[in-house]
Formats: sequence, C-alpha cells, structure tokens
Amino acid sequence: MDYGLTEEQLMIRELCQQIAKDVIVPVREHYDETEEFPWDVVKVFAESDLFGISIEEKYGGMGGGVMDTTIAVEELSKACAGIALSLFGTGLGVYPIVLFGNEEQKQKYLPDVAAGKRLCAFGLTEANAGSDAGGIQTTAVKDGDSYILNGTKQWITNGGEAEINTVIAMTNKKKGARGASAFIVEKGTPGFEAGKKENKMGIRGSATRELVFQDCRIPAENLIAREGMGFIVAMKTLDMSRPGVAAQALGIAQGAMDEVLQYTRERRQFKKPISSFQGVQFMMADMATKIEAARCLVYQSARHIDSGAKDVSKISAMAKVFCSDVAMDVTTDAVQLLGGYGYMKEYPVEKMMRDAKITQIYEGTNQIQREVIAMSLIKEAAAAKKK
Ligand code: COS
Repeated sequence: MDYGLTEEQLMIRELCQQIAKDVIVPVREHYDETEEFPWDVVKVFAESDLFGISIEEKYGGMGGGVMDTTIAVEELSKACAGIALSLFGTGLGVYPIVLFGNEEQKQKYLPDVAAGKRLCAFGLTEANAGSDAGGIQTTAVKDGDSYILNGTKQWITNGGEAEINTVIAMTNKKKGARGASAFIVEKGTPGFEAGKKENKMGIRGSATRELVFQDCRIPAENLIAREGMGFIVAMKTLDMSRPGVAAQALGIAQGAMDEVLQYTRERRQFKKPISSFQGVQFMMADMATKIEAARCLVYQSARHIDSGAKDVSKISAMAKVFCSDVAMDVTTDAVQLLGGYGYMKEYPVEKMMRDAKITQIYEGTNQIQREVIAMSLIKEAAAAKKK
C-alpha cells in the first residue's frame, strides 16, 4: 500500500529497502555478535543523503519532515534496529539545534550533520535521573566567556562515536527543572571523554556509552537557547523524536512478520505447511492487524507534527507506547511460530525480540508515556470546560 505517501517519500522507501537488503541484512549478525559500531553502513547512509532528510535545504539537507524520517527508520529497522539507530540517534541529538539553535549554531553544525560527516548524540539521562529528567546532577557553571561542565551522562546512543553532543546540565540547581540548560559539546574538547561502553541485550549494532565531563570548558556561545530552557529543549526534542522510536518498533514488528510469513509456508508438519493450521493463521492475522494499526498511528503522529501543530506531546507518546508494545507482542509471537528454530540465532527473530524490548524503555519508558498521555487528556478536558 502507498498510504498517501508523496513521490519523495516513496523514493525514500525504495532507497531504504534497497540498503536494508543489500547492505544491512548481510552484516547484521556480525554487528549483533561483536557490538562494533557499523561505520561501513553509516558511510552508505551518508552517501545516500539519509542524514539530511529532515534538515532544511539551506543547510544542505532535503528539507523533509518527521514523516520522511519515519519512512526511512521503518524500512531500515525491518532489517536491523540497532544499525538503523546510528541514523535516528543522530536525528535525536541534532533536534535541540534544529528546534532551538541560533543561526550561527545552525550554520556551523547542520551542513556537516546533513552530509553525514559528523554524528550526533543527545545527553540527558544520568545514573539517578532517568524518568525523572528534571533530577539531573551534571552542572554547567558560567566562567567568563565559557561554561565549565562536570558530571556523567549514562546510556547515550552514539556515545563516543558522535562528534556533536547536545547535553542538558544544571546552571541553577535551586530552580529544579527550570534551572537546566542545553549545550553543544564537541568530541575532542579537553575534559570530555566517552566512558563505559554498555554490553546490551539488544540493539547491539548501536553504541551506548557514558559521556564524562571533568572540568570541561566550552565556549559560552555553545549554550542552546537561553539559560533555564534546558528542560523545555529536552521535552520538545523528545516530542519530536518519539515517533522515530515508534517507527523503529514498527519496522522491527514488520521484519518479524515477514520472517513468519516465509517460515510458516515452508515448514511442514503433519504433512502440511504449518501456515494451513487455523491456530497459526489466527496468530498471524492478529499480528498483522496490530502492525497495521501501529503503522496508522505512527504515520498520523508524524503528519500531525509536520502540519506545524503545537499539541504534539500526546500523539507522539501514543505512537511510541502503542508501536513498542506491538513490537514486543509480535516478535514474541514470531519466536513462538518459528518454534525451536525461532529460539536459535540461526534465524533473525530472536534478535528482533531482543531489539524490540528497548523500544518500550528508552526515550521515556512506556509508563512515562502513559503519564504524558493522561496529563494531556486532563489538560485538554479542563481547557474545553473553560470555553
Ligand atoms: N513541552 C513543553 N513544555 C513541557 C513539556 C513539553 N512536552 N513537558 C513538560 N513541560 C514543561 C511543563 O509545562 C513545566 O513548565 P512550568 O515549569 O512552566 O510549569 C515544566 O516543563 C516541568 O514539567 P513537569 O512539572 O511536568 O515536569 P516533571 O519533572 O514532573 O516531569 C515528565 C515530567 C515525567 C513528563 C518528564 O520528566 C519526562 O518526560 N521524563 C522522561 C524523560 C525521558 O524520556 N527520558 C529518556 C531519556 S532521553 S533519550
């Protein structure tokens, strides 16, 4: 189906399908085993201009929106969600500059990001500040024309590989969430090192590391927006990027479904393909229906954001929560339908099940998403009553 996609979106879909088949599928097992960073695939993404999809044309990008990114992420994640994450982890890391950066910052950083020359990472989470994003402890103290950063960020996607890091730090701890500010920290800045590399259950083709700041001096011009805006920068960034996680989850689910459709038609038991048994058919029908509903919601959320609407938190959270729960259900059923083979690394569905799990956790746990949805509903109802 074409889902009302534009000509450009159909071209992105076709290009990403080709890259997934020719470039990602042959190496996904290797990166899952080794947990190395997939620089050879990143090079292909860059040569295919995928890093520039949602960056404005005047900064060297394609000038697309969240919907265009969604299409790319879905297709690439069908093959490997971890490898695809190098691309939209960069999207997450660059959003603070795209949304809140000044003209000089945009001119300085966006062309290199669009060309895929420099990857990005987003540094919010800390050991004691996950769901409670306002509880971060990393500090940024103004010193003349500089800020000095101290603290450690944890579980940062693209950590250590990204050259441009957008980091949230406290400039005034007394003000809580309103005392946070957002900064750009470049790789190679003295006092900034990549710390511990994580050994993960899934998305092993993606780098996840600590970012460690020890008296790290950065120019004051690297402040994004104004002091005190950091929490809002972070929340708006997550509002924009959560459909990306939803698209990743959707891709994982569809990838698993495609494996199921192939396997169940080939696997014979009781002298018949197992796809002819009603118990199997009903499972497949439910899986495909959930995937289609997930696709509708993620496309709807992306199009709503691209329309310029302001009220995007609720639909972004809905897409993220629904698609990630579908991905977990569908991949678990895919392993079941492939039986003993599904449990073995010889087939990709066990990896897809491991990869799916993170989509229910990162960029805000699904419990936090439900909190965001409920708060939006209550606010909307209160506003409607006032009218
Ligand atoms: N857009 C704009 N403003 C927002 C916002 C949004 N999406 N969400 C919150 N704000 C504003 C609030 O309006 C409030 O403003 P005022 O100070 O003017 O009242 C301020 O930010 C603080 O909001 P709130 O009181 O709701 O903050 P909480 O500390 O209670 O946290 C949640 C709210 C739980 C929603 C937030 O901490 C969150 O999203 N946590 C998950 C973080 C996350 O996703 N981490 C994953 C790692 S990043 S890859």
